[in-house]
Amino acid sequence: MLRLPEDFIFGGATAAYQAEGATKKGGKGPVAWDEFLEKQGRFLADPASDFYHQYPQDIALCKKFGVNGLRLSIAWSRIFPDGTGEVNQEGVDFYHKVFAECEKEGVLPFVTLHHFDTPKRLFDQGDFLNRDTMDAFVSYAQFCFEEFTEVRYWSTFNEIYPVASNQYLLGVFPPGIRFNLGSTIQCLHNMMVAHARVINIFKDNKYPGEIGVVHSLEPKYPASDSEEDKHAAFLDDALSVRFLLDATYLGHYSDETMQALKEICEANDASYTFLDEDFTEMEKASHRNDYLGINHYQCHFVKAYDGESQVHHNGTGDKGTSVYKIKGIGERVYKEGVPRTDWDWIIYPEGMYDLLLRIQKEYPHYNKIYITENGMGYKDEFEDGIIMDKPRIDYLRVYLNELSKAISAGVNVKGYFLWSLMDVFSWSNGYNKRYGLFYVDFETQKRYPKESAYWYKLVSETKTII
Ligand code: BGP
Repeated sequence: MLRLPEDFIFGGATAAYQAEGATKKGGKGPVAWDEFLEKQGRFLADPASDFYHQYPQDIALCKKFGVNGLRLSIAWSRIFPDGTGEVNQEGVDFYHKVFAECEKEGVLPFVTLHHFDTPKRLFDQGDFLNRDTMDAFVSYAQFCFEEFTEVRYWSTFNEIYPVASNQYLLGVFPPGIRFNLGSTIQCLHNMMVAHARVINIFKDNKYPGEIGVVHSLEPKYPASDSEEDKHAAFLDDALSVRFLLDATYLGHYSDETMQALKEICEANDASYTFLDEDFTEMEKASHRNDYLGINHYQCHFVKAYDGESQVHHNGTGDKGTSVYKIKGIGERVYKEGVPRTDWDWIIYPEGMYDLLLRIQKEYPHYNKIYITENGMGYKDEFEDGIIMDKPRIDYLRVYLNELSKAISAGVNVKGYFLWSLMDVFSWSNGYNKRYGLFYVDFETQKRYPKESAYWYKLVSETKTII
């Protein structure tokens, strides 16, 4: 059986909008999701897991089950309801109380400043396509560094690629725009610049603690050995993985990334603007990231595709319904013999190993890594208070094994945060896609430990992947 280091963090991950509920309480300002979900009419982010009121019980559960790190995010619009300007003291107090509870239970908080929830006013003005939002984000971040001095681990953004692609390429996040590659690239770049500006402020002001960014990194493999498929995988990977790593650790885009952008933009008649001053900030920040957070659930097999863009998002758990074909990039396909979840997420743990070794090789000054999300969405069955989630345990085991192998191969990974601590609301899937160690009855808000919670506790206590 493989092991993990003695000082390893066995964490659980959450996000404000997916866990807190109370979207209109405590002086919180609106976010674009509120209206988007209401119009869609499938599900809402209330009550979610009511973390706003239940946090003492959730943090106590962390302690009880060997979860010694809690990843959570601050809802920007609880602090600045309008995005800028007046501070909502009730929101500030709420997070102080959460951090105090973490301290009391010996659980280390890892705090993300932005997890898909830009305040509505700024969102409606173009979100990160508008440079005013970048300025507002920098001010909000600085406010948090000054205010929440009890926090030692900060992340600027959660998942810049899914923000850009879900908002402007796939249309599953507000504002629901599809196939706009220009906006996708612009959003990626602007958020990376905002990240760099925040890193530089954090370091210039010598705020205590550590800071990094959380990227969703899903590497692409060619579906076959053909040159065409290899090229399609290269393009898809360049846009969704290499772009972010280049921006984070080089402070500019490598020739490979620029070549891919050129091809993708030509095929889609798309354009973007990168300013010289952006690269000054990015280069300055590129050696100042204390860590990289990686969210990794799956990878993709890609084959060449030369038709018009077509996508179908499987947000219902009807296996086999996903369609992902993007003009000028490629088509993501399933591979014989490679399992996938009901939501068509490919289970390929070797992908995590490959990714970690690639970062070590290509960006050697990455410093250290935390796996900030990994887990399995599953239709958990609740029977007499018992939830036997064996497929989830199997999933976690194979991924943790690959992680352990990567550590043995010299990659500096210091912790792992399982998504999710308890069942939470899922952005484009609602409430039947459960990830938690703790089952949540969303009506009563009662928590029930799943089989996986007992398994994780044992792994955390013994540092052995059983
Ligand atoms: C990541 C997000 C999380 C969470 C998770 C699972 O992309 O950071 O917020 O939602 O994925 O995704 P989903 O809920 O779509 O299954």
